[in-house]
Amino acid sequence: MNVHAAALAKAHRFDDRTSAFAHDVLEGLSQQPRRLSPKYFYDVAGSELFEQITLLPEYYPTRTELGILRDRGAEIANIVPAGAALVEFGAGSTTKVRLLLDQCNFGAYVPVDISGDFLNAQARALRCDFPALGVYPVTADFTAPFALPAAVKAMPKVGFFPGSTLGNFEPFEACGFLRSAREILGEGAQMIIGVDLEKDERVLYDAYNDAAGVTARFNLNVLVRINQELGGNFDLKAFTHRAIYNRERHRIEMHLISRKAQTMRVLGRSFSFRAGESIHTESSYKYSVGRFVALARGSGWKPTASWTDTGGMFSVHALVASE
Ligand code: AVI
Repeated sequence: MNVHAAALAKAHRFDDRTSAFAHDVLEGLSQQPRRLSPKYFYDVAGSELFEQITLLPEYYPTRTELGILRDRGAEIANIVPAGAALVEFGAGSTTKVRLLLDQCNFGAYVPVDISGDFLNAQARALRCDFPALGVYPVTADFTAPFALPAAVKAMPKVGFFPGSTLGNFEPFEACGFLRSAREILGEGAQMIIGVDLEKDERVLYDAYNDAAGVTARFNLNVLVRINQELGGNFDLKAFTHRAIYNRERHRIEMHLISRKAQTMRVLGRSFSFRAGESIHTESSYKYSVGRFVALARGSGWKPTASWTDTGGMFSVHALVASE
């Protein structure tokens, strides 16, 4: 944390999480081009907006991945060792994991997420619906090393990382995450991972510029959080949502664009924006099957199966930890 953020955190009696947010916001807004991490979209309001996004007609990834998991469930069940522990990195809606739990014979489920309250509520619901399953939530940042619960140590491990969340990592971060997951899950582990595919640019554009404006509200929610949690004075009407496809880098980029020249204040610091200046808030990388398979190979995993929908929109991959 920089000195300024540390002093302010002390003055404002921030908890550790808010201090990290304060630090990252001050640093990100000071960079050129300015940026904010997409991880800060997901407070309660942002998570609800994301759930709404997953139901939008333009946002194909969620329903397409669910279709693959449903249609290929028997094949996934064939690969997964009976009685294995399913370790999910990040825990949102349980719809996808329920599909796997219904179709495969898992002995335990370990959801890992930074938000302990949410995780425990999800765990309670799953224990009711799958009484024979051991459910062991772990409250941790899943991008950093964490220990698996003792109860699953002796079981074979299967990682689960759906939703193309991997696409929100820079390629070097994606490689780092895959390597760390391999360390955490250990020798002989497997991984089931959902990855969004490159496609017609119009389809991608529409998925991140929905007609109902939910994605715009999701994007602007990071400024709402800065105002609420860090005493910022961002005028939400003075920033506009922009999502574009960057073909060279195979990624959707989300930006917040300043509609006019303006100066905003956060935690006692001023940030002056030119009209049209951007804050880059998210990248969502799109892969070909071949480029993802190469990334996995270079990150300690051997790809064993890749499934896509008939339209070639989304992919689900099975990986096994390489020796
Ligand atoms: C969570 N993540 C995979 C979503 C995506 O598509 O990159 C987040 C999102 N951003 C805008 N719409 C959805």
